[in-house]
Amino acid sequence: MADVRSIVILTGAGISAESGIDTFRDAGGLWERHRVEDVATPEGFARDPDLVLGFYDMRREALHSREPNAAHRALARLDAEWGGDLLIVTQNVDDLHERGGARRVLHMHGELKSALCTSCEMRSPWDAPMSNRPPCPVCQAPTLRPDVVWFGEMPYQMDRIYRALRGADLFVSIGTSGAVYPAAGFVRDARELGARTLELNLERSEGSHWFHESRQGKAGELVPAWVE
Ligand code: BV8
Repeated sequence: MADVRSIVILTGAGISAESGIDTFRDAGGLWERHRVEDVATPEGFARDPDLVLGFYDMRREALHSREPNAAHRALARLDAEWGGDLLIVTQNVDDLHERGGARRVLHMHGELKSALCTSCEMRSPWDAPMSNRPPCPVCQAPTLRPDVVWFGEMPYQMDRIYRALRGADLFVSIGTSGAVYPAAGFVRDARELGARTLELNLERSEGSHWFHESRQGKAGELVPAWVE
């Protein structure tokens, strides 16, 4: 990466698959067992808050027995050792990038370990169930929801992401199906802005044809090899 000064990395559920966290669209994935409309939209939450709070309680609880894998650790080494600009934009709501040691991480779809209060709209670090309607740490109202971005909601920090894409020499996409926007469009933005683009994914994705190079394989093998 001699001539590279600024890297943007986009990660998706595939980077956490080898840590035992379900992806969404693979066989047996989350969307096979739950209708997106029921558990990942504001309408679904309004219709049946207990179902949605229980869905995210189950995923938050599962995090306690999952560990970062070699891919997370390789990105953390890159973050620590490489002196250029780096931003890891993750679509994931797990905390495995941080627990693997990465620092320059941006959760564009929010985080399981954060709570959003629908009364005071404040966000708080959170690592407990919500199905029992606990009081908001700020306003004490029993109106917490998962601090995740549902379909139809605006992803977080889009300005910061596009600023990073404008300056990137290299855009690397790891473990994402390229099915969800605006994340799925970043490769085109980066390419049009002059970045080289690389995809590391178990199989070809919906956006593979937009990448200069696309490598298929497990993130736990491809990412350390690429970082080294
Ligand atoms: C927005 C919540 C605008 C948290 C998620 C029509 C109607 C309505 C909306 C739309 C529409 N058309 C487009 C849209 C926009 C919509 C969208 O893109 N829909 C799609 C389905 C067409 N997007 C939105 O609504 C977004 N917001 O557009 O707002 C706006 C404008 C103004 C004002 C207000 C709003 C919000 C999108 C965020 C939705 N929330 N999750 C949670 O529960 O986690 S999305 C969900 O899917 C995940 O968060 C994840 O981020 C996302 C993408 O999934 P992936 O990470 O790619 O995972 P997936 O399972 O799909 O793929 C895994 C990949 O890994 C596979 O390719 C597999 O091969 C690979 N893999 C597996 N194992 C490994 C591996 N790779 C390597 N190694 C392995 N071991």
